[in-house]
Amino acid sequence: MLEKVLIANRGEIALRILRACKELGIKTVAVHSTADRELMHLGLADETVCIGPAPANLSYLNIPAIISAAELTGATAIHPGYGFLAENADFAEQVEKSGFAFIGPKAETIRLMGDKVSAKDAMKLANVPTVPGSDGPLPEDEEIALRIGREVGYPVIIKAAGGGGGRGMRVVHKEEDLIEAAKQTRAEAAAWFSNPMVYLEKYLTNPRHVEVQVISDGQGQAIHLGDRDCSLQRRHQKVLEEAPAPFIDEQARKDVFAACVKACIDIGYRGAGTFEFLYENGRFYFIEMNTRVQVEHPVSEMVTGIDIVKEMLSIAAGNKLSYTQDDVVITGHSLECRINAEDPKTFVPSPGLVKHFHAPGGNGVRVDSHLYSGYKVPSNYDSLIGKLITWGATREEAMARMRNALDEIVVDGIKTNIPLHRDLTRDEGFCEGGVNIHYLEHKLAADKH
Ligand code: MV4
Repeated sequence: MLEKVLIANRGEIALRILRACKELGIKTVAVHSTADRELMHLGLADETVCIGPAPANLSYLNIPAIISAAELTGATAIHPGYGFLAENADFAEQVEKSGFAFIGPKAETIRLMGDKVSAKDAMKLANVPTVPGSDGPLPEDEEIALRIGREVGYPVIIKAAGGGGGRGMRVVHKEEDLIEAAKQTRAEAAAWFSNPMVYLEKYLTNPRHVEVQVISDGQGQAIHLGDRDCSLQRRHQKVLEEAPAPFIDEQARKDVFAACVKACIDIGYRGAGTFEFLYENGRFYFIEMNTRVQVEHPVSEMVTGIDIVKEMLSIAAGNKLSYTQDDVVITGHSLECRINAEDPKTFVPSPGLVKHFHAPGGNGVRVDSHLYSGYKVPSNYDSLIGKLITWGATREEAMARMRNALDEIVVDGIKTNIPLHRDLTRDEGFCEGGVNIHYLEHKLAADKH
């Protein structure tokens, strides 16, 4: 097993990774900024290193500072968590060149998936179903671009190859608007991602966001841990996730799982990963692959009993997968509410002192949070302060337990989105299940009137 892991992250995920390391008898190094001296996991780590001031570019995104901290403490591996440097191929490369294990895929895999055009190409080759479109970059030649648009059929969406997660995309409803939209998206892409390449896809009007969790050892073995539905989102920020995704066609699901596993083996994928799909009219369409542990990984853990972070650590140590596909049985249902320090109506961040925190409990209730009474939420980072996760034998049981947990939880001193979750878990449409990616924003707009 790994000897000593440096956790290159903060907040709840740093605590999550630390707990997995401790379970496995791995020593831990927690790095932090000057704004994060009071983070809960620092007190539980074997060693701590301050890597810079509050702004993330000077600390959690500071590659030399993190690698220096690993050298100074004799760490043997680095876990990037999510966000920050987790999908930065240059970081992964420098970590490995410096002699540390990067707990994630090879740098070249991160690079392949970071370019959404090459990611889609790789998936098509592996027979993963993709959204119909330009099959590669959208050419600058206007005649050819217009022909592709006509063949695909309107509406279409133009996306930046260097984008992802909703940044740098434009929907085009009619042919007259295509050329101008392509120009604008190219200009944005050049400015934001230093890469003007764009591609075109058929725009799906009412899809759900369904993703598939995989783990692969990079030595020829890969498994899937089922799917998650992440359709409840606002401005490309997920709000509430669940596993499994409700009302999915069983044959389409079987086929997509097999395709994801085969793709992992084909590309020699190493570590935990997520295939993101749009799901519409009983079909899956690949859009992106995430090469990191995701915020919502606990719902997959709850329905499979597999500890995804422990498996990531084991794979990085060079071990083969500890499970075969036959070991993976989806049991029951799990929900996750993301708890944010923000105004529940305006969504404006609400950092500050948590005067009192009371965690909920009971059968099937899990709290992944670094909060404690007296903790001050800094204003420098994203507003996620915890995740409330429930499991139940049925979706209804998981939902009832979530309503209870949301009734019990107390976060005093700052504003949180807990009231929004109390409302959502009683929303008729959501309780029925299978809502699409526009549902939450439509509901929020309707509630305003
Ligand atoms: C799409 C789409 C419809 N059709 N692609 C947004 C985030 C990025 N990962 C991809 N996104 C979308 N791509 C096609 N061809 C609609 C979205 C989209 C979306 C996707 C998942 C979850 C929420 C979303 C909200 C708005 C748009």
